[in-house]
Amino acid sequence: MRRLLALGLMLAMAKPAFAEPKDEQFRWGAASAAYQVEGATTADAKGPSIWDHYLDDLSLAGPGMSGAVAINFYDRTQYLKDIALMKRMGLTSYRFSVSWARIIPDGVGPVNPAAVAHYRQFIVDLKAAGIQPMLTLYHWDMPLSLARAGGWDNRASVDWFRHYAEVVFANFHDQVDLYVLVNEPLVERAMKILAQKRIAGTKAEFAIVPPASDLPGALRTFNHLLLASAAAKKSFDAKGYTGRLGLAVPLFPTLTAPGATAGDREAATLADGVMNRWFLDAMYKGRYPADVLQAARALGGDLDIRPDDAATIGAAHFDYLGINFYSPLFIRRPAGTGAGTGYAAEMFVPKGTYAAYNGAVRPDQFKALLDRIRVDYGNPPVIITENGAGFPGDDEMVDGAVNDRKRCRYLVDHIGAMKSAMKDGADVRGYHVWSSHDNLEWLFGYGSRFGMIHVDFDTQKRTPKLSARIYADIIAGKAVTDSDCDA
Ligand code: GCO
Repeated sequence: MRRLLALGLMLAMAKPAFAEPKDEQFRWGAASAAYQVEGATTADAKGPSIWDHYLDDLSLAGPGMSGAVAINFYDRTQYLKDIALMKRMGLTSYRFSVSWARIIPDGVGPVNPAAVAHYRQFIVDLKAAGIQPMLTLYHWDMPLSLARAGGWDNRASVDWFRHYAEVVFANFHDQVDLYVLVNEPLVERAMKILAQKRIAGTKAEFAIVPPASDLPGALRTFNHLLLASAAAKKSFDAKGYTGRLGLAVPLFPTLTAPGATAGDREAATLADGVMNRWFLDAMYKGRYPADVLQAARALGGDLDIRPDDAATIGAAHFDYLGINFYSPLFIRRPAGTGAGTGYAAEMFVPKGTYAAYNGAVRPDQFKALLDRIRVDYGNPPVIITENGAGFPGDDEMVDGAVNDRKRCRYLVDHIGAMKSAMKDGADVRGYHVWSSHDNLEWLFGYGSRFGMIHVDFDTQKRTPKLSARIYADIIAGKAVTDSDCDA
């Protein structure tokens, strides 16, 4: 009898990925991140994060551009109104992040009960509106004390994060069953490099593709972030909690422009390896791509990748793949680096390309990406954890209304591409627009808007845009086409 019991326990522990049946309710949602929406950067004994330091202490986004207020989302009176707006849109899911520096102010020490209480109340309020939580543990706002101890460059970060994740699971496992462990290691690194250049006073472009000078350092941090996620998942499973865990990975199909050279094509292949295959191969094949390892090792530096690291990550068996998709990236070799001279890659937007803030608008590449995940990575359950766009001039308020036609068309076309991929068998379980509201765009301040709900950053007044109405129609199952965006 005892052996049977043990067997039963073992089977229960070997959690099936995504236990829910495939026909579970598709999640129609929106996404945000604590630092970009909350404000209240010192409320309830919150500790400082690296982003408070970047914007409040160092003004790296420009004078007055800080997260001190953002869109006031930490204020319950405010967020209850926002939840009501999201309910009216018909959202069934809301992806938000909790602030590590609120929950554990110094990163590894005592837990802050006021922060836990705040987020527990938020989740109660969200669910009362019929909206399910999708909780992101880490969306870049590392406690400043840990950032100063080396941050993700330091392999100790794996333990710091595991401890933090255990605190989050212990305090929210009864309310939340869908978690995003970490958000976008690749883009976080790009932001950190840009911040460092601004601190040094050097002009620099925002480079999502790591330059050769930063490739070893970038891969070192990506490995630590993936190991940290695997350690958190292992702890969650060991505790026997019920829920699904994944990461939000920014996936960028890499393209070359007409007239590309062999060197450009080589750069695009390696850039795909660094940005996409590095994460996907580790999570779904338990190994890092050999071409990227070879290129990085040729550059020197200490990758701090131990023989079992990739296998450890693959053995985590994350329950779903979170995909943040905005656009493909056109890649070329930087000037002065000839083919065959090792890794060198830069992104660019070819002249005449129709582009949003985050790059070329190519819904066909969204479909191709979802097909690739289905075919090359075993068709794992996927949740679109972010998809959205902002365009200069698309968010003008005219007579009290915002007709963001370009965003509207972007969403209609990308949701159409997703549905086409699903028809071909992609196992997509949910879709989250970035973002519900206009918010603080990191080092770019409040200038580039991504929301379906307009925010007047001076008065905090909210105004649902055309895209909010069209998204509500799509969720309600209405047939929607681009022409519905020609309000
Ligand atoms: C991310 C991003 C978001 C951005 C969004 C628009 O996590 O994907 O950094 O926080 O605000 O992608 O650029």
